[in-house]
Amino acid sequence: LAAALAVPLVHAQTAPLTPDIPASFKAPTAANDYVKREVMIPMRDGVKLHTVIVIPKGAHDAPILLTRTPYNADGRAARNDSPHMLDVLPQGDEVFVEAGYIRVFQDVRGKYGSEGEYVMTRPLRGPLNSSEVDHSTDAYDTIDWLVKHVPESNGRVGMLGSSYEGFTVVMALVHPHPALKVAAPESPMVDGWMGDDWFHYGAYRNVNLDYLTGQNSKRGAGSAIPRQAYDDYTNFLRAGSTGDYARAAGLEQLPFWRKVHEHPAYDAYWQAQALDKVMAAQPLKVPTLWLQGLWDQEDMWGAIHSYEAVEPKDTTNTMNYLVMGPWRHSQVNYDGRSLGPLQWDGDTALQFRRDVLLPFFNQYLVDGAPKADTPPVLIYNTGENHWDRFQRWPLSCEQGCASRPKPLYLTAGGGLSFQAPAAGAAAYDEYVSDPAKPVPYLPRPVVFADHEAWTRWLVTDQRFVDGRPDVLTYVSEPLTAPLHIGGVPRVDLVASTSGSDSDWVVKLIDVYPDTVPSNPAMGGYELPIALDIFRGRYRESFAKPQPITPNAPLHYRFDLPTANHVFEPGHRIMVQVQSTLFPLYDRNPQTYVPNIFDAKAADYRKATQRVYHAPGQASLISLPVVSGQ
Ligand code: PG9
Repeated sequence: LAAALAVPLVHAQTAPLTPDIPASFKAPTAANDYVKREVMIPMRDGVKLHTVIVIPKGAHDAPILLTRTPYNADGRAARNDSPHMLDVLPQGDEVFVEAGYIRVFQDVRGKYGSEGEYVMTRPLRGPLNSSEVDHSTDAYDTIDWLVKHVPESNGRVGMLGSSYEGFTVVMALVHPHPALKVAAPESPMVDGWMGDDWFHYGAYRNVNLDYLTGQNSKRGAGSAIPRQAYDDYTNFLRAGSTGDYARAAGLEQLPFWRKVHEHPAYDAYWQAQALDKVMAAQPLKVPTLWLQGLWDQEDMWGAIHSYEAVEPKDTTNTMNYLVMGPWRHSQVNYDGRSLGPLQWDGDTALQFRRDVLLPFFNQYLVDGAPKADTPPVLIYNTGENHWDRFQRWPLSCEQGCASRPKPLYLTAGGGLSFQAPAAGAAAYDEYVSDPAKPVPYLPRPVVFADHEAWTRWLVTDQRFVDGRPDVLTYVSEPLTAPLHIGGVPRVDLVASTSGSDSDWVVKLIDVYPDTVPSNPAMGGYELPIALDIFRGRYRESFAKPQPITPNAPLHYRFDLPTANHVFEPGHRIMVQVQSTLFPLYDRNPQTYVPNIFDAKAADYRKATQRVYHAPGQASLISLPVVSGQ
């Protein structure tokens, strides 16, 4: 034993108390099939933006795919720890990795590794931005640097990204750098008041409050607002107004919340930021594929309205393209086989990325690539379950389309008819909307943090509210032939409220037959095809709200989201009308107050709502019928 103890320890150099966490640790990279560079790219004002560049090993003359993000460039380029570029980059990028692209993610100014100040969806230089920089100049300066400092590249850049990352793509299209050759804004945030993240037609989307603390309380990732109760229906109802809820959560410290609070109407602050209007004012210089989901629960407005705004100026038909898939928000970058209970014909998202997006980008970015067979409009037909390729969109509209919309009237007795109402039947239906018992948008408990529930809420079976005394339901006879709609269903509601303000929620629904043998769970399913909320005070002007005259039947006209849907034989069309969609949307107190964020408990009052269906006072949905009627 003594002899054995005398043998010196082989590794005696590392003393037992040597700290076990070294100052730095670098995983070996020799076996990687890619090279990752992290650089700080200088902008024209001297601020440097943190940028992650992932290059296939041995690449030369490779195109660059750029995304500018507020969601952590490091994390976006680190899906898995792996020596393989395919594993490291996001699922949506796989087709580009396989094609040998260089991938670049950049933190926008003020977030994560980038210098500078973060301004939520920083406005373009102009009335709201007197500085010398915006996302348009930051994209320009970044592209300029990349084509000069990445020797493996061929000097051509494409940009894509979804949602906020789609917003930064749109910004890059304003005075674009000449090396930006192609772009795909995916579900871009374009007009935060009309129908993207913050409001829909003036009704505020409470789900954003957690996003604000998550994004704006720190340069890195912040947290959601702590909850008193599991059910967010309870949490928001107890709080009072959304202003009260936000105050209790400390949001007054966040300048962006203060800006929202100070601008509840569509005033110059929102109007100047509406990027569809900005894009309409200039011809597109970069071929652009606008893209979104048909059930996009976050940015339903941006892509389709930008496409429509730009289309008149695309005189050569070579610049402006539209894609709408059967997807939730950002699903284009994930698996597209299903949405909730709806099963599609294969992985529609992969089909699009592989067969449409990649060839489109290759055409403009890869030397010698063939011209892609990109249809001007590619839209999924959600009733017949297949992609449709069209020359233009919409198919049915008031002017300039092959088909004209047809009025579908709400009728006495809860019916729907293409015949205008005749005299004699009841003039209206009524319900009491009670802000103390708002209609939920999902079956309770409602948990904002339940991401899966959030992503499928727009396809939720509406039987869970059909039959509530504060929801009016109108339904057609079963169809005997397919009815195809292609375009925007427009609501034309003649309605009164006993209050002095009111919200109107209208849903266009496809009711499945009582039994669906191939998929029993779909028997009788009430599938929303298009729905939205409209804040009544904006009936005459989005910029200048006005009290509603109590008990006067008034016209409320607003567009529902775009649809390309066939109502199949045996199905029925349904329309539901209600006045709350809670807690997703803040409650209208139903008493006019200058700013609903500041409504007091006493302002929230029950109101008797009437929906008219009399001659001269007919409520209807103008259906963009293509065929079948
Ligand atoms: N819909 C998210 C968002 C975009 C822009 C502003 C705020 C939120 C997103 O998914 O990025």
